[in-house]
Amino acid sequence: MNFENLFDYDVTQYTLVSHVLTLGFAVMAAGLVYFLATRGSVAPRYQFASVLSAVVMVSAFFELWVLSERWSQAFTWNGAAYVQSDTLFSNGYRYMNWSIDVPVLLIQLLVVLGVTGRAFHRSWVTFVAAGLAMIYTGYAGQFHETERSAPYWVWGLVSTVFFLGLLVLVARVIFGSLARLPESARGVARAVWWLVLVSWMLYPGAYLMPALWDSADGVVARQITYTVADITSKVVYGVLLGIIARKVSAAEGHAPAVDDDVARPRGGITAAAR
Ligand code: RET
Repeated sequence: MNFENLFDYDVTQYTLVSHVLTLGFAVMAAGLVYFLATRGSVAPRYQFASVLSAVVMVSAFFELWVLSERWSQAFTWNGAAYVQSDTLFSNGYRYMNWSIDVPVLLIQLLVVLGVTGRAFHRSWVTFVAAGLAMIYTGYAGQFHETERSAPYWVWGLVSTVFFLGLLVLVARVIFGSLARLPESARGVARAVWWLVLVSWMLYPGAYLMPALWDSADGVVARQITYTVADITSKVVYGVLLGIIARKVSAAEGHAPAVDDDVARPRGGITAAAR
C-alpha cells in the first residue's frame, strides 16, 4: 500500500498530479519520435544506442500511461474533495518499469562511450545485477512506507548500497573513457555524469517522501519529483548521449554527423538551395 492512498485531495492537488503524470508520458512519446528520427545521424555502430533510447521511451510511455489511468480510477469527487475509490494507486508500476529502463540506460552508456570486448561484458553484467538488486530491494521496502516499519528502512538501506556501487561504476566508465573521446565530446560526457548523479538521486528522494512530508502536498511533491527524474534520467540523458555519439561519429568521419557537427550542410541540394 502506497501513501498516495491515505489522503483526500483538493482540486488543485488532484489536478496537479494528473497533469504531471500526463506530461510524463507525453514527453516519452515525443522522445520516441526524436530518437528514431535522429538515428541516421550517427555512425552505424552507435545507432544501437538510439534504438535503446526508443526502447526506454516505449516502456516508460506505457508505464506512465497506466499510472495516470490508475490515478483517475483511484479517486472520485464527492462534492467536496477527491476521495479514495475501491481502486488502489500504486507506484509499484514504476519499479517494474525501472527493471527494464535502468539496465538499458546503463548499457547505452557503454555503447556510446565505445566500451568493447571483455570490459563491455564485465560492466554489462555488473550493471544489470546491481541495478536489479537496487530496484527489487527498494520495491520490497516501499510496501512498508505507510507504517514505515523496519523493512522500509532496512530494504531502503540495502538498496542504497547497490545504488552507491552503481554510481562508482558509472563514474569509472565515464571518466575512464574520457581519454578515448574526441576533445569536443568530453564536456558532454562530464555533463552526463552530473546528470546521472542528480537525476538518479531524485528516486531515493521520492522513496523517502512519506517520511519527510506525510501529507497530500507530499504526494504532489513526490509525483512531481518522479516526473522530473523520469524526464531527465531517460530523455535528457538520451539526448546528451546522442550528442556524444554524433561528435564521435563526426571525428570518425561519418558524413551526416560531420555536417551536423559544423551545422553547415556541405554540397548537394541543401547547399545549392542556400
Ligand atoms: C530506491 C529505493 C530506495 C533507495 C534507492 C532507490 C534508488 C532508485 C533509483 C532508481 C533509478 C531509476 C531510473 C529509472 C530510469 O528509467 C529503489 C528508490 C537508492 C536510483 C534511473
